Amino acid sequence: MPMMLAAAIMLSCGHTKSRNQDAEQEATVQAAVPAFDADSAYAHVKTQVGFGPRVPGSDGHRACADWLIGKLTSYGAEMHVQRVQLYRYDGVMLPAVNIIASFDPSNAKRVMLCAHWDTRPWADNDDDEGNYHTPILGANDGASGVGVLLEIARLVSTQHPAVGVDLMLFDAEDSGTPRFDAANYDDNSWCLGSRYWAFNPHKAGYTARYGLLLDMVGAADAVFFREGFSHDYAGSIIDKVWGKAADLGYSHLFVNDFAGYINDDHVPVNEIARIPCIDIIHNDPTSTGFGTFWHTVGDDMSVIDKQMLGIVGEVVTNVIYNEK
Ligand code: AHN
Ligand code: ZN
Repeated sequence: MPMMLAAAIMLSCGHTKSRNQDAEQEATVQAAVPAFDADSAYAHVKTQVGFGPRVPGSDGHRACADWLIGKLTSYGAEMHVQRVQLYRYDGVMLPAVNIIASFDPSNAKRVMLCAHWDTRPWADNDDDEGNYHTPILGANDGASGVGVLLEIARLVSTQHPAVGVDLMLFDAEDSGTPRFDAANYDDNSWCLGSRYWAFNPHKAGYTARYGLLLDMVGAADAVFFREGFSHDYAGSIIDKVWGKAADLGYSHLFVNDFAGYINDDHVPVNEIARIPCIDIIHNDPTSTGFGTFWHTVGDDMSVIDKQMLGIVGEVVTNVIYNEK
């Protein structure tokens, strides 16, 4: 009897050990990736749009900043809020707020996730000239990228990836020279918040492995091509993200073709902060570019497709949780 008992214990020990080995092996092959909740991302887009246009200096802008800071604080992030006066192409002062949320801040391995949270003061691409001076709601152009990133922030706060994550919500991206004032066009009138951050990082000597910028990621007809600056400065990061998208079955949306150069928040990140950063941006060079609703009063909740938010969120989440 005692011999049998000993054998049974040895057997059970052996069994347990082999199960642990299996688990270890699995972990090296496939990281545990939490499920991205598209309902949650959609709700975050809707909340932002509910504040009205988030033009720097407006009531909607103030209310949305407070909400974003509160939300990210509630997720336990280390917050860095940059409040700064930036100047529009026509001299108007913009009280800008860059909102930076750091998760696992002492981790030396870092990834930046970026989006702009402000909206455009003008619907200067509208069919109706009477709407040119109407501020846009920016459901897609602004809120969509932020909505996806807020859901990722929630995931990161509950299940830690191997890398630290910095959410960078840049302000004053979209106050660039309007079409109706083309004589005063200035390339540097866009991306004022990210440009400020690139010259004045939230921590001295800050760096990251790479950055992903999400811009206009919520429309049903979104497609993502290889953007020029991203290709030149961070081609291997496009390969990584587009490769993961293909693994997940989205190669029809993450198209492996080149699509021209877009002056967006990733440009100062690459050229001034010198961190490789790609732009995941809806831009279909074969048809409607940034979408028919782009910089029109039509950029409202009707444009937003929950499923597209879910796809982009799933791809980015998979990239982050597969970092070692
Ligand atoms: C230009 O069209 C110059 N830049 C596109 C960047 C942008 C505007 N993203 C959103 N709105
Ligand atoms: Zn815009």
